Parts: sequence; structure tokens; C-alpha cells
Amino acid sequence: MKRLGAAAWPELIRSGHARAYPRTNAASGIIHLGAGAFFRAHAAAYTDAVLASGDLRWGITGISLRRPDVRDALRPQDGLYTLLERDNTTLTARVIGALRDVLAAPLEGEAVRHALCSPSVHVVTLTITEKAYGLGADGDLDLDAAAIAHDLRDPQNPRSAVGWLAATLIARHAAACAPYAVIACDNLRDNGDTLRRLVLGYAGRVFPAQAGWLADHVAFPNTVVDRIVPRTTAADRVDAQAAHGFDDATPVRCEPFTQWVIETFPGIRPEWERAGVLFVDDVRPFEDAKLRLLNAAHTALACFGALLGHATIAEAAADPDIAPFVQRLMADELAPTLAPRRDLDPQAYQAMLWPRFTNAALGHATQQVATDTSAKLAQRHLPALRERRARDEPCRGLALVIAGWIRYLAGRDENGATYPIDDPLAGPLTTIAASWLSDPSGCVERIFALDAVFGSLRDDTAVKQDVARQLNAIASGGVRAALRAAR
Ligand code: CS2
Repeated sequence: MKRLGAAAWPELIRSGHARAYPRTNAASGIIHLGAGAFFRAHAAAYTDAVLASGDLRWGITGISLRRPDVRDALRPQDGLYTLLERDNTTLTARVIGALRDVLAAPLEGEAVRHALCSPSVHVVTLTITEKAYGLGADGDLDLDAAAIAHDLRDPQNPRSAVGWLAATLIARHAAACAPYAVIACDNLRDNGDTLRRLVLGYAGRVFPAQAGWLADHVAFPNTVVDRIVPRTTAADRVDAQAAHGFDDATPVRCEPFTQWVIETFPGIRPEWERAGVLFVDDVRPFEDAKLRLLNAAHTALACFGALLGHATIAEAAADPDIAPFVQRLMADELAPTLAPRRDLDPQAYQAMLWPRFTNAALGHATQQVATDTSAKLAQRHLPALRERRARDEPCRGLALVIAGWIRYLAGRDENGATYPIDDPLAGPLTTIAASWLSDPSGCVERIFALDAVFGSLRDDTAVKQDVARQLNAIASGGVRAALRAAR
């Protein structure tokens, strides 16, 4: 079986498994930080369509900030990989040609610097996950985050995304080369504004003379990204091979649905609108719907699903106790916090979500979605919780989600099966969560005292009481009983 690679490209075009364009002629116009599966199913797929429309300025160089595994899988394939879109009835396979190369920053720092400083690069996109921004609970740079602390000491050899952006934007300025636009594509509120604040906060400390220039000249548009992309499995490799006949060591699996909304920004950029990207003046309504409905529901399905022994989101979304609870949570506590808007109806949005959640062909693991929840709550649940509290509106469902997450952190499901907790705060969180059964109220008190998670809510007695009540309900009657009582 021949390995996927540049030599296969003409044949893939002929067989209809790749878009027809001369990919080796593409310039590297985009750098992407965080070359994981989500980016390969999302921004790279949109960019592939732009390249195929004839604009060859927009080849992508991917950069992995931490590990070399994506590079090591993709380099032997000349950056090619198969995108498998699946739902309960269809499977389509397309090889994406937009990715020219992947660099591993810890091993190839000079090549990364060179790429980020190249004048042909006009856009830097990022999917580095919520926890890698170095965002503190107060919304500013967390000076103690390991990579940020390192970069503050050694700003010329950065490890963090913020450090790389600041160092190379300033190097471009010194070389009289126009800056690139920075496009954050992670599920953070105001992701562009947030990244801008972090980069400026960092630059103000290490490059104070140039921070003002940076503030005035670099665009950080806000964006909303949406596509469900589970982890690749061995079955995907088999399916890719069956579709086009080549061995692909690293295919990506995703749902058919995809959305990318980007705030309009000045400067040279790919015409992604040709591929269906929406450019708007204000992404906020899209962002609120995405984070507060899709992502908040996802986290609830993940934690309760894992606790009730469901391996996948589709199974959790079909559970007779989880499904009605999550649907009520969306309808009663989350959707009412969205600003009314003519072109975005919360009910219609919510109705579209359920078929996506129940797409069993995706095999989206509850444990995958439950990772890093300590960094996700502040983006997904806490804004609605704060707003409802300020208006004195009930928050029982949101409180049960937090209680469910605390129970999840105990690392043992309701059937007694154990699982690891994958979270940047796993150490302190699992220590505290160990007392969920013996001392639920004390456990809630101690979790809220971690202000890295709850920020200003740490002293909100009413919220803590609500969460403690729900954790007590779980401790006395189990997860199912608590879900039934809350719906
Ligand atoms: C998920 C998201 O893993 C998670 O936390 O909620 O990655 C989700 O699949 C995407 O945001 C969908 O666009």
C-alpha cells in the first residue's frame, strides 16, 4: 500500500478525492499555530477551497508549539491528510492540500522564527486550546503560567503563543516588514480582543518601547469557529485507505457541519468568503450562541455522560435522564441570556444542535470533551451564571452542571470504573474532589476558593449554596436522581 504524499496528488485529483490545483506552486501565506485535528478539519479545509479557486498565495505552514508528533506524521506525507466527513448515513473523503509543512517549535525554533517573519505571510491563525493562552481568571495575562513565565525570562526564545507572536511581530517591525493579522480560532469569549490584551500585556513587560506600535498596527479580529472533530482512530485510517487507496497515517474525522465567522479586519487576507466564511462587523451574537448553547451543553453531556458510563456524546445525548436535563438547561437558563436578533433564533439554533450531538458515526468521546473543563467553564457557563445572578434569576441547572463536574473530578463513574482527569489543574482539583461524598459542601467551598476557575464568583454565597445543594443531591441519591429532580 502506497503512503499518501505529493506523488499521489495528480491521482487524487483524477479520482475526485482532492480539489484540482497545483499545490506545489502555493506560497506560504498563512502560519497556523497548533496544527491539531480541529485546525485540519476547519481553517485548513476552508483555505483548501480558496487555493482551488486559483489564489495560490495561501499555502499554510503549521507550527506545533509543544510536541513533534503532528510534524512527524505529516512530513512524510508532504502535509497531505484525509478529511473524513461523517454522519449517520454518509461518509465523504477528501485529501486537503493546503498544509505545506509542519514545524515543531521546541526542535526547530529558528525555522519557526523565519516562517513567522517571512514577508509572504499575511495571516497567523491559532488553535492552541483555551488553556494555552496564559489567560488568568481576571482576564489578564497569567504571569505564573509555565510557558509565559519562561518567556518573560527569555523573550527571544519563546515557548508560548503569546511570546512567539510578540517577538516576531516586533522583529518584523524592526525589519520594516508589514505585520501579519492574528486570528484566534479557539472557543474563548472575544477571542481576538482577549489575545490582543494578552499580547499587549506581555509586550508591555518585555518590549515596552514597541508595545505602542503593536497596539496601533496589528489586527486581532474576533472569530467564532464551529465543527465537531473527534480524535482520530485506527478505523479512520482504514476508511481513508478504502476511499482513495493510499495509506494515511493521520486522517481527521469530522461532522459535515462547519461554520467560521470572522470580524471584518483591514489588510491582505485570503478570500475565505469564497469558501463560505462569514465576515461580519460583530461576532458577539454568534459567539454567545456557540459558547453558551453548543459548548455549554457539550460539557454537560460530557461530564454526566462519563459519570453514567457513556463512552460517547451521542450515547449521552440519547440518555433518558441526561437529554431532557440538557435540553431544559439550554431552553430555560442559557438561551434566555442571548440577545434577541433577527438572523439568529436561539430555538432554531438549539434544534439544530441535537442531530449534531446524536451523530453516532462521529464516536466523539465524552472523556475528550471533558478535558480541561477548569479552563472551559469560564467561557461556557460562568458568563450566563453571572448574568442570571445579577438579575436574581434561578440557576439550578447551571449549578448542577458545576456539581456534576466536581463529581466527575472524583475519577470514578457511577458503575465504579475509573478514568484519569486530564486538566491543567488536575492536581488540586482531584485532591479537593476526593471529598465529594463525605463532605459535599466543604468540597464546593474549596473548589470555589481556586480563583483560577471561578474568578469573581468565588465569594458568591448564593451560587456556592446552589452548587452545594446539587452536589448533596448527587451524593445522597446519585447522578440520575439529581438529573431527574432538576429537569
Ligand atoms: C468541545 C468543542 O471538546 C470540547 O470542549 O465542546 O471542541 C466542540 O466540539 C467544538 O467547539 C465544536 O465546534
